[in-house]
Amino acid sequence: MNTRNTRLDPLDLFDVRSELADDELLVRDTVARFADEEAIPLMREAFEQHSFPRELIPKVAELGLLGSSIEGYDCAGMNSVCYGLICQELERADSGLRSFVSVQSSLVMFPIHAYGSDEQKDRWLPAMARGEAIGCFGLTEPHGGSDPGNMKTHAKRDGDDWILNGAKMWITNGTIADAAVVWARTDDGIRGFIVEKDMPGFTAQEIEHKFSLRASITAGLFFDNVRVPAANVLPGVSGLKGPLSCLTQARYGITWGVIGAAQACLDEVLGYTQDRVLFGKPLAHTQTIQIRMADMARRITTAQLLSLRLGRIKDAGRLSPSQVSLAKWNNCRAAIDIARDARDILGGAGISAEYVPIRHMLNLESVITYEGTETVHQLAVGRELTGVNAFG
Ligand code: TGC
Ligand code: FAD
Repeated sequence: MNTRNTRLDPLDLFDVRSELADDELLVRDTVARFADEEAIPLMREAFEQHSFPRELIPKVAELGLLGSSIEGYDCAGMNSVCYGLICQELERADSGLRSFVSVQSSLVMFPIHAYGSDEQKDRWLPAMARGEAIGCFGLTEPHGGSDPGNMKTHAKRDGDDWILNGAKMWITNGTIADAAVVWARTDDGIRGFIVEKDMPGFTAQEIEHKFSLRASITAGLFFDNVRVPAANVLPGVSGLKGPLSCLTQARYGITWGVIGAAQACLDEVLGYTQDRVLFGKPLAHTQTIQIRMADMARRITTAQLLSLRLGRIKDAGRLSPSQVSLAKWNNCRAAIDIARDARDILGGAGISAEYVPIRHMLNLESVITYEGTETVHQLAVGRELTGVNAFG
């Protein structure tokens, strides 16, 4: 909503809103209202307290935001643009809330839906859509997350069961998850296992003292001879493409999410610089401050157009992972630069949690790192351009 009496909406200069279908607009506006009225008032304190506000889970579930792209199983069956708009509005509140929804939807419900057995889908998807069961996704290991092909966690057959050993690191939702989708090396290649929270030998330990994503739970997962029944193996996929295909879904959502964080930062400085009078005039009346805010709007506009185009390509079934890499790189870089510059424009006040930029800035340090670091995405685009794999 443009409340500044300017001709264009400063947070949507190219009127991306007008490109949205009626159902997409309804989703955007509904989630925006939820963010403004219910999430934003909680997230600052949650960040300060280093805790995830679990009371929001039933509310996001009731709005149909968990597994929103899945048809059936009590899920909303919305398109990819709707999923993106959900991420954008939730991350306008805090990256931790968007992370919760990304993991549940793209990294847990997506693989169960795409690769799970009928029994697995019936058991987990409706419960997860209702927020009654929580999931986490274990891919990263302590010795190096960028190269998951080098994972050490392994599973060996023992009769009808599998015996799982190893460790995963930096796992969102880890200590509150009822089910962990864990990727492990086997004699048949990398496979996905649904590890349930009460299985003997499985422990999750929260990672404390984070300065980023403080309103999100992050954990280490440890597997000590965990006996996993064959019924808990995802039958539909083997190889690294299993987890990487999940990451494509989540990374797509992140391209939208970070736009919300950047919009929140621009919104804050647009207001602040009108009221802050220095050297006899409001900051907003100076050329350098206007140039800096114009640059934020330029970057937000570019990110919005990229994500909308990406969403349309995805809904048309033509999405390539390297396109997602380019957008994840571009949009995360734009958002973190905007958050840092907004923090600076606020001067000393910028280090206070009373203003949103420092919280978003700190969160975006995680967002630019997880789901593939900036370097990983640059090299993925480089590989697309040259046909040469420069990761090694
Ligand atoms: P590479 O040879 O490229 O690929 C192996 C197989 O996978 C296929 N593939 C993909 N499939 C679907 N989507 C993608 N994005 C895919 N990328 C590759 C590929 O075609 C191949 O298939 P096949 O049939 O030929 O076997 O594998 P590589 O070992 O060279 O790795 C490439 C690289 C570096 C890009 C990959 O390892 C990578 O993406 N690394 C980064 C890891 C990462 O992003 N981890 C994220 C962990 S989860 C997380 O951070 C959650 S945070 C959640 C939150 O809180 O929001
Ligand atoms: P490393 O892989 O050790 O990378 C270190 C540095 O090396 C980076 O700067 C990287 O860009 C650089 N680098 C890597 N390869 C190259 C190369 N070829 N050339 C040049 N530079 C290179 N993981 C999950 O599986 N599930 C989750 O739910 C999850 N949630 C997370 C939540 C948070 C808050 C955070 C911070 C992380 C989470 N992660 C999760 C892990 C995340 O995906 C990893 O941190 C990320 O993939 C990077 O791995 P790493 O931390 O081991 O860094």
